[in-house]
Amino acid sequence: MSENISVLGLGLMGSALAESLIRAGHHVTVWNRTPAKADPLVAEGATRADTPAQAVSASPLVIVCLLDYPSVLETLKDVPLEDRVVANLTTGRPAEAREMAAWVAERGGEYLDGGIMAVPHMIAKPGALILYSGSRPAFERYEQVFGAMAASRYTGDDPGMAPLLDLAMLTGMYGQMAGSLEALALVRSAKYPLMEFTTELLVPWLNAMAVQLPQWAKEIEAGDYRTEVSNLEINRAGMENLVRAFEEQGVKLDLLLPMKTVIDRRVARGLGHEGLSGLVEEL
Ligand code: FVH
Repeated sequence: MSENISVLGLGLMGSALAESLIRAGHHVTVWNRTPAKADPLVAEGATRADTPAQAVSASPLVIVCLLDYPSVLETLKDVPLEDRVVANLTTGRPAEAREMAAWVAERGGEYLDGGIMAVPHMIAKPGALILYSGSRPAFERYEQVFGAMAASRYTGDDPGMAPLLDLAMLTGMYGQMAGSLEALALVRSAKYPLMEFTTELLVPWLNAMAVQLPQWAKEIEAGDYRTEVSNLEINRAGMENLVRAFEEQGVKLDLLLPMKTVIDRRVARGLGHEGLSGLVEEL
């Protein structure tokens, strides 16, 4: 079914979202602070709004994708939101999302927050995911529309949940990147071919290691960190070994040393028999 949808914010991501909605056959109204960014979308069939208020009045569903939450507040500050669903896909913090939900509700609107797990060129393609939280009725009303942009997943009525999960996913990604950069620096110091190392060794290894994460989830939820596989004492010795090897190769281990500190702390508490998942109690 074709819906009226307004998109506020036509940066790289907002433009990709608007384009996917136009291509799915919806009536899309677009607004951007710098008007020229709307031109390609208008050429594809979108309607241009001259002001945020004009854009919001054009559609019951308003998708917002701006730089940050202050820019969203600035954009919507004098705009009536009665009977509007505001789906704010701007990246932010859980506390900002909760404040924004209350702010929108005070103005008569329903609120959904969204965490985009994709880069612009992935929008409307397999692999793109958007996490939503906030008003369940609003999500259910527009679930099909959201499906044109990316796979969608509702994560609960706390508006802060989607941004929290978004940040959690990014945290996992940065951790993996930090370890991988250290690995690449070490391998480069020995002049081993980096392409061969990544494709044939590191990537399969990381994939094999990632399958243990659900087991960690089970242990953390149970608060039971006993292990027969690889306890903290073994990992402490492994980390010592890493530190020495990196020193000998002349490479800094700065991105990984905080993990060693936490392992040492837990072992010093007499918990060296536990598994790595127990480190969560130190955080
Ligand atoms: N691009 C990406 O890979 C990531 C993927 C994950 C999600 N993020 C988040 O999406 C939000 C928008 O990101 P973007 O890529 O579209 O960013 P830009 O291309 O830099 O566009 C920024 C838009 O925000 C407008 N804007 C900035 N400040 C204001 C303001 N004070 N009032 C009104 N609009 C404002 C800007 O307008 P203009 O500069 O064109 O006039 C753009 O429309 C973001 O939260 C990412 O973290 C993307």
